[in-house]
Amino acid sequence: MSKESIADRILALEAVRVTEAAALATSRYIGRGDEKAADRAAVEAMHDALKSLAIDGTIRIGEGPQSETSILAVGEKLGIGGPKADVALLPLEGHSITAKGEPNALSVIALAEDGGFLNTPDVYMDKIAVGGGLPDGVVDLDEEPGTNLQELAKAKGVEVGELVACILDRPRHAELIAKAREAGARIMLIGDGDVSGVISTTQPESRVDIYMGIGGAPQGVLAAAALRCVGGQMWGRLVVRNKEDKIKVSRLEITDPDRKYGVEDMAAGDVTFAATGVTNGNMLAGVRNRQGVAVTHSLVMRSKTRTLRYIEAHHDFAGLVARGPTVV
Ligand code: VTB
Repeated sequence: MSKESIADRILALEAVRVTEAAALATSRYIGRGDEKAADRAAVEAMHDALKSLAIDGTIRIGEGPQSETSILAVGEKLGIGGPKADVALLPLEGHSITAKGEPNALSVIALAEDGGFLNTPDVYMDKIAVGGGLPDGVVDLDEEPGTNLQELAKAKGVEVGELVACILDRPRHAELIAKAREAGARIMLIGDGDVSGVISTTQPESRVDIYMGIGGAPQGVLAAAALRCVGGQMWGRLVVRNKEDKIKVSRLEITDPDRKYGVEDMAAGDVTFAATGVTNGNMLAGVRNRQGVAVTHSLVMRSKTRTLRYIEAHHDFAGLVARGPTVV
């Protein structure tokens, strides 16, 4: 085996330590009603953990300008040296669900080769995603929700009434929700966390068949990175709502803001994706903290081998607090 592939494999496990560190740090704020404190804890812990990663890394998807801190910003260099890697991260995907103690908050990171991630501005993205094993193009971002649901039902050999569509619970989705219900599908509304919503389409146990709707564009890239590793189809298009969005898009030299991006357009080459559950979710259990032991549940996957590993880690929480939460 070449040195590069050994390094790759080690890096996959190192990536999990990074999301574990962020999830552990933010877990102290679950259900405490303070989104900002929860996010800050995740960002700081992830930043510290990333410093010791054996990469020559550059953040491509990071904390936006409205973030509380200036760390983990796009363009920041990270790591102690090693292979060149682009980094996409969401230290806490689901601030408000964490603050409210609701399900599906995650800490997420993805690594790609130089230039692997779509440089997306911090705007919205319209998304549609389905799991693996379906005919190419079974759903299309430009089709009506009813048509997509019918095509999906046909491909799965079920009635539309048996399909579950996951949609972010936002006023902007009133029409989408109405149309999907009218077509006969059941809707699973989520408060936040569309990365987990997209990934859940690939997991039969989640019972989610399709993800639809408008969420963050950075979340779209992270979700695409995950789909590169587990299969599934996804389409995304940036949503430019106003002058401010237009400026953000033009700054990144995106010449065609109407472009429909597929999974490979958003996350190309060899990709590694890792996530740790913060609150309990479809995909991963959240951090459990009892009698000085914190238990984390993570997954790590690589596009090269399509291996998906679930990792349960038992951390000496008292020791962690003493050492600082980043040395996991
Ligand atoms: C979604 C959701 C994220 O942003 O992408 C959402 O998945 C989109 O923004 O967890 P709005 O909240 O404005 O709808 C998050 O909530 C992260 O902030």
